[in-house]
Amino acid sequence: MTNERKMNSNSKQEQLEQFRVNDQGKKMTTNQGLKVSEDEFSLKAGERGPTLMEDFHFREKMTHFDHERIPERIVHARGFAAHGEFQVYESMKEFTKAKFLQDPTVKTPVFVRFSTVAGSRGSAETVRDVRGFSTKFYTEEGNYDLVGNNIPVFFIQDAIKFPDLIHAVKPEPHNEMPQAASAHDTFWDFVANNQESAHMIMWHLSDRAIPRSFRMMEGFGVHTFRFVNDQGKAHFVKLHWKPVLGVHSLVWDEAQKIAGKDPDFHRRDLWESIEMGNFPEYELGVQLLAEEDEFKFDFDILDPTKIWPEEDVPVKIIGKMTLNRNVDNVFAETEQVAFHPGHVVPGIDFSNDPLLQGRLFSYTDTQLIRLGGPNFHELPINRPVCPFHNNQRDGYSRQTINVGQVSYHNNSLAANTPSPATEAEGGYVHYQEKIDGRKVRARSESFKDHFSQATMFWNSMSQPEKEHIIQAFNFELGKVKSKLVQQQVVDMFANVNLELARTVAVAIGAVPPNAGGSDITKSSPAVSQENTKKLPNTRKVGIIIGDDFNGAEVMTILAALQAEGVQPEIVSEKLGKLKALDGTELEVNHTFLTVDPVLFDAIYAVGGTAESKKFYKDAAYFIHEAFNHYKPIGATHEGKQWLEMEKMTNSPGVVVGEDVNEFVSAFVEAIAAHRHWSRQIV
Ligand code: HDD
Repeated sequence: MTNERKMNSNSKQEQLEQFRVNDQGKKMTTNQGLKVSEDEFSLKAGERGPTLMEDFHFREKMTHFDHERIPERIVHARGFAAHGEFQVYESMKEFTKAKFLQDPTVKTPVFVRFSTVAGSRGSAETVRDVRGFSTKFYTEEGNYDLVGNNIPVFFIQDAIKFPDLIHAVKPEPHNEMPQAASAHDTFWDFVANNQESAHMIMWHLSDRAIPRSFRMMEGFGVHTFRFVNDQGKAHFVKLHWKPVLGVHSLVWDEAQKIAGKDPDFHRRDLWESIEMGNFPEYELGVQLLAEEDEFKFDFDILDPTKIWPEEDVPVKIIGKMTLNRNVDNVFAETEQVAFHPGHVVPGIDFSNDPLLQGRLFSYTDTQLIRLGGPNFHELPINRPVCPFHNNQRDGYSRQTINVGQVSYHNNSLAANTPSPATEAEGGYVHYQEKIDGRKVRARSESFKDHFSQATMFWNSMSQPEKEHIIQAFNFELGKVKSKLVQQQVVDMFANVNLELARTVAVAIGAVPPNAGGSDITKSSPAVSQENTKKLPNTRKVGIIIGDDFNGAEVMTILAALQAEGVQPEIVSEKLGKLKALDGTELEVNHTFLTVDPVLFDAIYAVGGTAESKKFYKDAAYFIHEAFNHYKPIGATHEGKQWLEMEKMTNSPGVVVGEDVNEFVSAFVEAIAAHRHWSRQIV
């Protein structure tokens, strides 16, 4: 097949092209290529008689349909993916010999799948959850998978506890409720009885767990890995994806409403952005640590419940990934892609993080059941773009026709080939870390501080972020039925912050803890979303407008917003064209019925002179919802009166304009700010 080729940025697409089939305009055939003459009626013994066994077309069609489903992923079942490319800014030769990190002129093809963890394949996308962020780099040395999340730490420290964690968070087994939610007894029972989860829970209850967009999330490799250079020298490394658009989130009320209004909100956002040419971009960052500095911290760098604060170990930005092509077929690509943290290339190696070590087993194992056998590497999306040769043979659905007599090593009949490569030839050599220990089932003492970084996270939050965390606790624990579990959780989080635990306890009717508290005062400003990049680009603004608007002015404003990268979408009473007083026409994109304010980043109220009571009522709903979700609201013309009637005109993030230029620049600034937390909610 295709794998004897030299890599370039199009290598993966060229390879996939051979598997793409376009059925449009073709005659229908069976899978054997036989032309089909009739596809609506099964073969019967008489028009009103029974269907005949002989009907091979019916049998083939029905059998294939009956077998269309494969098991969904045990976790991360709900996901969406896109193709793209990665380019390093400068050679990383000093730290790693990984070829795709050497040459700034080389573009490496990538495939990225984003996901939620707990929900089923059809669940809503804006639920409170960790998001998966998996990247497959198709390098000339083989596939490298960075299988990360949008949160830099994890719930547990040892992979042997992963089945317990997932059993606890998934819908409860006796009634299969709730779907795609952690707000239930078994999850919080797990948390209270596995206190290593404390730091992760703080992130999970923060705005990070309800991202605005896959395009506005960070990604983290979580574990400590190793970079190894061509001299054999190693550095510990943590990997980060930093979104060019900054890190932004929804608010919880909005997230829940979107789950009903548009359960596909995140995939639609990704899909549409790529279709429009607004390619999502992420910079790759590394935190590097010399091996001799391994023990210089007050936490263990192998512990996946800890971050390396960016203020202590700066993130060095080394390259950029651009997602520039949607998939052709979700099943063939997004569903069949198989990621594995053990897919590495020379120059990238593991650490002894016990969570990572267990993952190195689990991923191949799960593909065997999910993708039905050991040949999943042959599926088009999983094939490396470089050649692959070994003596592995046969198995269900083997595609490759391996020619020749020999399929073993060592041999003389094939000159002892395929032969292992030396390190100089690119053979993967595991880093020769010296290990000296007894076999024990135990956890290192150095993993036992579960609260200091949880407190550091809390200390790092802005006031609105803290309030969101408290509300999230109140929601999640408010849904828990067991008083025992509720009490254990508030008692546990007293170790993070006593005030936090007491506030939550009061809200959920538990006994406010007196003991606990933390003397940690350290904070890490880098983890607060308040300090992220704020840009207006690709923000969706709902334009509430009716007939008889001021054509020239409104068109100027819309064009000026677009010039700033903002995406206006016209919302009115009915579809079709609106007519301005000067005869200008404007195509309506959505009606009040087909869209909802939660689906926009901002609202611009224009109105029109001929609006009915019903129109005003609908517009008022849009304005109120946007206001209560702290979103920017702009108003000109008749829209200004609506805001005055609602007494919103002097609120933060509400921009009312007379002068077109002044209005646009103030509104764009308000949009870039994302949310206006100091607003008093009505
Ligand atoms: Fe995992 C899928 C990320 C811990 C076992 N995991 C999966 C995916 C992501 C992660 C992004 C979806 C891949 C895709 O899009 O197809 N997992 C993580 C991170 C972890 C983590 C960042 C901790 C740092 N995972 C983890 C542990 C285990 C697993 C400890 C088991 C020992 N994960 C799996 C799995 C999945 C998976 C069962 C389900 C589907 C798959 O692998 O391909 O093997």
